[in-house]
Amino acid sequence: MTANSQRRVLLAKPRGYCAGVDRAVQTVEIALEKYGAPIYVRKQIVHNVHVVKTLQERGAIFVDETEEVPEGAIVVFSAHGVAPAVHEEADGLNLRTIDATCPLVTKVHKEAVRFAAQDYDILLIGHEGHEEVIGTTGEAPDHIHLVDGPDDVAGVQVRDPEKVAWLSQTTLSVDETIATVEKLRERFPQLMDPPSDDICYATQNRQTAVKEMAARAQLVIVVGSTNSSNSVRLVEVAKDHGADDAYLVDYAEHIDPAWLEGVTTVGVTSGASVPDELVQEVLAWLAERGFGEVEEIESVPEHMRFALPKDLRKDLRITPV
Ligand code: 10G
Ligand code: SF4
Repeated sequence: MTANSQRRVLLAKPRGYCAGVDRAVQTVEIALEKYGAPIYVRKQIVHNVHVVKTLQERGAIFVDETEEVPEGAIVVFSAHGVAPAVHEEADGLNLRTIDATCPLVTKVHKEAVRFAAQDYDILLIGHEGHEEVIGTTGEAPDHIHLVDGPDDVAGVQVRDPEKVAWLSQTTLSVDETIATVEKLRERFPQLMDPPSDDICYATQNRQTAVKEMAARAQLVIVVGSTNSSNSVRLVEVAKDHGADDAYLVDYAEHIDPAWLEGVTTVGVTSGASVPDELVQEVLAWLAERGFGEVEEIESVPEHMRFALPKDLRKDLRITPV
């Protein structure tokens, strides 16, 4: 048997685009087709450099703040969600808004509003400065306290320890969040749970898949961008579940051939904001180096789809003849 014949790739499934990202990217594409360039997008539509670059080439203009959008123009809000104040600001500037917030993020916003209306202190588990956390916090800034992992629990201050609820960002590590909630419950035994999981199906499924794969691979390559929370979590999960090494790359050309030294099994996956063409380029790069055998490991079947934002659907109605 030759050395090459032992080399193989384990390809995780599910990987890549989730339903919320697919919907958000399509939203910008359809808006460009329907209304013409430029279409303004507040923040990166999803946290992926290739997606942003591709849409920019087609006429999307990405801005950091709503006030950068010219009066009367069309602006798309990113999949990560925005605070109500951002909608108000856009209305004040007379902008036409298309809200591409993922419905599963909107669900968390609604939970925050409901707990705040009942005057709970809300412990939002999430990463400081992440756009989703900023958007969710904006729903009830006086009630929400950020808890950025288990080490933050000791410092949490609430008004009434018997009236506390927790919520989370949708793209966290499942295991770390369980650890954070356990610590929170030790401090606040009456802690209320969210009505359903806030960490979304796509985040959970991609972590389940990478766990299964990492147990059988020496090296795991995760395709994704450095500001993509869910992609970065996949690297951590791979390292915690058996891979000797795990790396995040935006493109195949960023793989260091030295990572392959002594490796026979490479695991490959991608974050929820990553188009599969980038994964196929990684597979081609690996095949050129003797890793042509690919086994796809399907851990969890996934069939979720979301309808396009209603602001867009209303203009897409086919007029009866
Ligand atoms: O993983 P994060 O939240 O950083 O975002 P992403 O754009 O890389 O992936 C899709 C997830 C969202 C849009 C957040 S709900
Ligand atoms: Fe929606 Fe989950 Fe995708 Fe975020 S990661 S856009 S919550 S499906």
